[in-house]
Amino acid sequence: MKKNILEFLQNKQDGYISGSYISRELGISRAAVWKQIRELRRKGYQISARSNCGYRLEEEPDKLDSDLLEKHGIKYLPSVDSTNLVARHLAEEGHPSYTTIIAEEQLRGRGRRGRDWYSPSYSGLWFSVILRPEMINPAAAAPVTLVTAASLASSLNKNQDLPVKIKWPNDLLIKSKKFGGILSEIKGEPDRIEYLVLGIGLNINQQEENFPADIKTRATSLLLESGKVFDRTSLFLTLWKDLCRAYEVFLEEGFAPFRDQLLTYNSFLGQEVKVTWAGGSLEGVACDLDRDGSLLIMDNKGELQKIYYGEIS
Ligand code: BT5
Repeated sequence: MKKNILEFLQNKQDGYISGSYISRELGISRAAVWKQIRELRRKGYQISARSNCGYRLEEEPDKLDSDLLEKHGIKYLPSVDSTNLVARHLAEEGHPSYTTIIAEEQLRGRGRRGRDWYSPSYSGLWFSVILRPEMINPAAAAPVTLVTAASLASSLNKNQDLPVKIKWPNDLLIKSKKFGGILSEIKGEPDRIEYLVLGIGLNINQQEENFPADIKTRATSLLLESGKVFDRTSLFLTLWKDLCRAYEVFLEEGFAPFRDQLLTYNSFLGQEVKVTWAGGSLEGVACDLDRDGSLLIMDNKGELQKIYYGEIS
């Protein structure tokens, strides 16, 4: 039914079409028409309404170019619970390294520790990449999150001229506001990784009013920070190619090249921080990044502590 209403609107973009006409033609109530219009608006269609005239389609949503993505071997899905969940299923089925899933919207996008990741349609990039670093043990794979953050920050700084900073280990910020996050999930045994799923969420073309109240003051998008609307498909392809290249470099050369990038784009060194992890927390000054990517904190007793994973506040 939604498609039919959309077709009516698309066929009459030069003028208004009345609700009663649509309801008569489709044999549904005026209330049902209104409900479908509301649903189309939620999906990003801009539809104006004028009394005594009806509805007019002003603008179609800015969809990802699924044909172009599929030409690059990317699996495109209009709507999913979470791209990480889809990627994990595909990894279980044996799909190879670099298999990538991107979704126009996520209904249950996830952050770390079971938190939600807000992922509405037509405005962000929500994707997951399967990696199979078989030669590496799970402990040595921890820096993959940092490699990802470094690659994204470097690409956005260099190619888009955006002042992106990294908050160790998985947040991407512009002017202290978060526009991106990384969720890596590993399946393996103590000495071997079966697969790793790298989930990346980036706010691209959201306006301020698109963010829910609980994150509005802390979140931002590339549009809000640059005043520019981005072509999400081509931005994704650039970031994805850079990310795949960075991962190859990591496999060949290890973490060292990325440590330099993290030092260049860090938003935390030299600052008083509190680091929290499952089961503990520590306060002190963030001094440096160790050679394996772990964070070195000078605690309040003047002792240097090494933190492998956690959250900075
Ligand atoms: C993260 O978690 O930052 C990891 C986010 C990873 C999302 C991607 S999207 C593709 C893939 N599929 C998934 O299901 N997930 C991955 P964390 O550090 O725990 O941050 C989560 C917190 O960020 C939330 O509790 C909110 O406070 C905030 N937040 C939620 N949605 C946001 C958004 N769109 N932009 C900025 N902040 C957000």
